[in-house]
Amino acid sequence: MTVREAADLLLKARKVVVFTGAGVSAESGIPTFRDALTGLWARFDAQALATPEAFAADPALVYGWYEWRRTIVGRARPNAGHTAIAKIEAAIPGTVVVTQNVDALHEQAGSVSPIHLHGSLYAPRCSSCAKPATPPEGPGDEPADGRRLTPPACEHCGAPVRPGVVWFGEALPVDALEAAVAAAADCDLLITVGTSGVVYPAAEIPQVAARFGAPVIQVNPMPTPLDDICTVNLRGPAAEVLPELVLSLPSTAAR
Ligand code: BJW
Ligand code: ZN
Repeated sequence: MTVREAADLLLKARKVVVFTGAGVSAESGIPTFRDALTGLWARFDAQALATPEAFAADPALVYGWYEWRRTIVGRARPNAGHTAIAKIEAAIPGTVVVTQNVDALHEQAGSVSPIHLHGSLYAPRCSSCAKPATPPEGPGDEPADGRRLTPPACEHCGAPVRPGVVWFGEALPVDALEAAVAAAADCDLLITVGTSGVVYPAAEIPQVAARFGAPVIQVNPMPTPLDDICTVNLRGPAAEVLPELVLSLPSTAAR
């Protein structure tokens, strides 16, 4: 299947959902979630660290992992894939970006108000009273191999501060999930980019679009469980495939 077929779908679309996962940030130098872990965490499975149980058992290990990731993300810049998505948004005003990523690279590329299904690295909160905590100053300055880091204490109740992300077994933010499902049910094209499609309920989003009759374009170098519901599977890196796809779009003024 070709970029040409995908471009034909994009040219006809008026309500587009772009659904992204870690792969869209891979070419910005941010490891995907299911990449092998390095440094201090080489012995751990990321899925085991992204749980409330892991944080309760060893807050310094998990907090240190997130600060290390915040440092990497803080040094990263949006790539041509993020930029192409912002161009789709500019050219087709009915576009909604839904991301599972906890970085802010869509915003930095110019996307307006992407929906963050799994939270953000920049919104820490108390692990007990849930009040927002003051984000650490600066972009992060963790060593390349990372380190254990005792989380700060909540200024209200003294409990450890935790990252403002959604861990396994936790509910997704209701407003974000509802807005994403509504956009998927109402769109006339969904583009899924750089996600393994194995984590629920996020992985339902492209499936909702397909069930409501919208074509689905997938951009991923590897096959995923979403392949079967996709109208077009473009096997390649987002930073190469998406810029080729947006070449087909007329200028914003022409639409
Ligand atoms: C490229 C590329 C390039 C590489 N270009 N592409 C139904 C069935 C089975 C299980 C469940 C179910 N419903 C719920 C569950 C349980 C669980 C779950 O899904 N488990 C499965 C893993 C089995 N889900 C949950 O627990 C969720 N909560 C929940 O259901 O709550 C219920 C509840 C209700 C009410 C009250 C209480 C509870 C929560 C899920 C939260 C997931 N959180 C994480 C961590 C976020 C914080 C952090 O970043 O640390 O989110 S896990 C992790 O996975 C992260 C990601 O957002 C998410 C998805 O990963 P993603 O983005 O797809 O990355 P990868 O690494 O998997 O894939 C990268 C892809 O990119 C690959 O395909 C590459 O090929 C590709 N790629 N280079 C394009 N250049
Ligand atoms: Zn507190």
